[in-house]
Amino acid sequence: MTTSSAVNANISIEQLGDIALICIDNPPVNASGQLVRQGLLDAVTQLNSAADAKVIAIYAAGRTFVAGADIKEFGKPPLEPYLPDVFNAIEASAIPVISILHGTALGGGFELALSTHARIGLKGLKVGLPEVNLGLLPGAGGTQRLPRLAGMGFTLDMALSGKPVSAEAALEAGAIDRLVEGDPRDVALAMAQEVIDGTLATRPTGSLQVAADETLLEETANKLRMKQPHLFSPHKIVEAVAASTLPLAEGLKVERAAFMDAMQTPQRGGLIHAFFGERAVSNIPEAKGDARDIAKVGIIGGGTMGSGIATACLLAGLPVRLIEVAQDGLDRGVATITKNLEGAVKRGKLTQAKKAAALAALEPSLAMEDLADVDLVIEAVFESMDVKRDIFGKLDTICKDGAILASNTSYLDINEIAACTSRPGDVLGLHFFSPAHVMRLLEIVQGAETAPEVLATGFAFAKRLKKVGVLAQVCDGFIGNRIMNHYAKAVGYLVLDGASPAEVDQALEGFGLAMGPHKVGDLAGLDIGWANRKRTADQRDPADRYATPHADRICEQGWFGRKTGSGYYTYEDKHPKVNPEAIKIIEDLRSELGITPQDFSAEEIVDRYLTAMIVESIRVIEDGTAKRPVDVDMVFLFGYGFPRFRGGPLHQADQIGTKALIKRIEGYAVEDARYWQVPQLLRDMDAAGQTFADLNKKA
Ligand code: T1G
Repeated sequence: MTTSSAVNANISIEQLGDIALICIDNPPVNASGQLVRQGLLDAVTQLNSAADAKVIAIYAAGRTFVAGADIKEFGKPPLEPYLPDVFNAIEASAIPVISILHGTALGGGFELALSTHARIGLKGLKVGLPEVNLGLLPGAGGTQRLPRLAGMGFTLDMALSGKPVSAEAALEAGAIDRLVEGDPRDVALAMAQEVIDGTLATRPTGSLQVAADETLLEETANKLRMKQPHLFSPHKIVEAVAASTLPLAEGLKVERAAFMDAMQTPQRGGLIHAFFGERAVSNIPEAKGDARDIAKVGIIGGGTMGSGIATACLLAGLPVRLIEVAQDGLDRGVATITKNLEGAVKRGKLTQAKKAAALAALEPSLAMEDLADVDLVIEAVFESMDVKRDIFGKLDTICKDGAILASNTSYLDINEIAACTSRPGDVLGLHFFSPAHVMRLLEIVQGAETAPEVLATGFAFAKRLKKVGVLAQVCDGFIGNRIMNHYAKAVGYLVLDGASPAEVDQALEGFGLAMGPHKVGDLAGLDIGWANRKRTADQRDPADRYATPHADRICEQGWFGRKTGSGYYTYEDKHPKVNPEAIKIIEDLRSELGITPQDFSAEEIVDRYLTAMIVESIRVIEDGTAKRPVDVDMVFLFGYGFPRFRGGPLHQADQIGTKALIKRIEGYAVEDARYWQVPQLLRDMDAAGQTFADLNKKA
């Protein structure tokens, strides 16, 4: 006899004789929100008190099993029942409970499965504990039950990397018991019957013991202290996993305490802001229009950027026609693309077969006429408006109607480029960040006449390449480079006024940057910035304090950084050493400029750097170049190495607060009132008691 009943909007029970099925249905990813938790608890309690089922099978509707706790609940007052209580009740069920996993069973979803008495994976399943990506740790038994099934090593790898593993790997490790094909409900019925027939063993995970591995725990803790000194939750993961040798109830207490500690950290706030921000930037009307189909891409320029962009397109399965003006340039481009793809194979991101397919989809050519049939052209030649005008004029006659013409320019005016064509509606900016096949940011620059479907195509193209597309309006440097050009002056002033390049680098690396700005400059080549400064010298306002005379003098010596063996640092061996000649240049300059050097603490260095970044970020919102604060935050997380756990400059601004920010800027303005100005928007927000998070909601 079959009966079915809804426990609540997300949970239903179907009783078929001795088998009870519990179905979870909470689109889009079956996140374990309050209703899911309450429904699961009520269903298991109800079935145990009825005691007429011999087995319970939990499965989920839709595209995936539970993908974790409902992240939208974080930061709000917690709602009972809490996940650990639900899972403990499932594990304590007198009736065997099995779970059927499909899609991505992650975080609390995988922990739900671990609390059942057997786990069956469906083909294509991935399981994971990604809480570390949110500044957290598995907080509902993952660090206690997974070691009992798969050992401490497998658990630490999964929880510290935050990366999902394949069903096959999970099966091999003992984290799941079976791997089958089929529909979740059909498999639930079949596996439940196997429990009744005795061909599928079930046991409460908590009844299993963990083999302690002190050496592994110590090695892991030491590695974390070296590699991730800033992050809080990885250390807590090791602490919790170490407690899995205790009786389950005690270990769960250790895990819960660690989880609650992690929940309170600003890092959790920053990382969750990053999680939702990455999705919010394309959740705008401009990205929702009818996109044109992009089946083939033409790229003009086989230099670093052009070959990087070509690599990104090929990795996304898009055929590419690469255009260069001379054979040697074309050969260099193809060689760079080949090297990029080989790198992806080495990193395990690409199979040899896929590399071969990608190269087969690359068509190098010296003739722009070969772009007649492509759907999108991306121009990636050097930053000269004359050259771009010439190229876009030719593209206008060569390319088919409806083809989209994009420039990868990093600051030139898209409107001026569009004006060289008879189809300004088909023109936009697609600003990639080097290395273009690795960096995820893509600034999508809207020209005054860019058609809505062309903009929507830009966002669809970004998604296809797994990039984070951010809408930008036309201005010098769009969002990221414009802000960077501003705060780079604060770095220059710090060095002129007394901080050494190494002190600035160390302070900012202590804040969480992977590499300080002087090391970055040495790596990229100091001559690039130098050429830019010379190019724009006539645009500089003489009333503004010049921030980089020292950088110019270093370049005048021919010291461009790593590529010349010295810059701010010397590079005799792989460990950079401070370049005493650079220090001497800085000291001589200070005397020439009559500057008495002052000491800057690491905190002061970070404050000035971050405040300068915040000021220009606010101005970029104020004049509409960027749509919302979250867009600016994502630009810096995905294009400029801003530490993800800090959430971005304007998420940081909310941690500092408008009043403190105004006071800080006004304090700096005493030294330089032209450079340090309080944006009107900041004053208005302060008067209205608004935060940048509020502005994100409003836009
Ligand atoms: N909670 C709330 N909403 C979520 C969510 C979640 N866990 N996961 C996804 N969404 C939303 C997402 O914001 C988007 O919404 C929509 O679902 C589709 O997502 C106790 C404490 C599952 C691999 O970290 O990795 O469990 O923008 O665009 O590319 O130990 O979502 O449409 O309005 O990303 O196909 C642990 C996070 C939580 C998984 C699907 N779980 N999610 O990727 O779709 S902490 C996670 C993902 C936890 C326990 C702890 C991905 C995905 P909107 P999407 P997708």
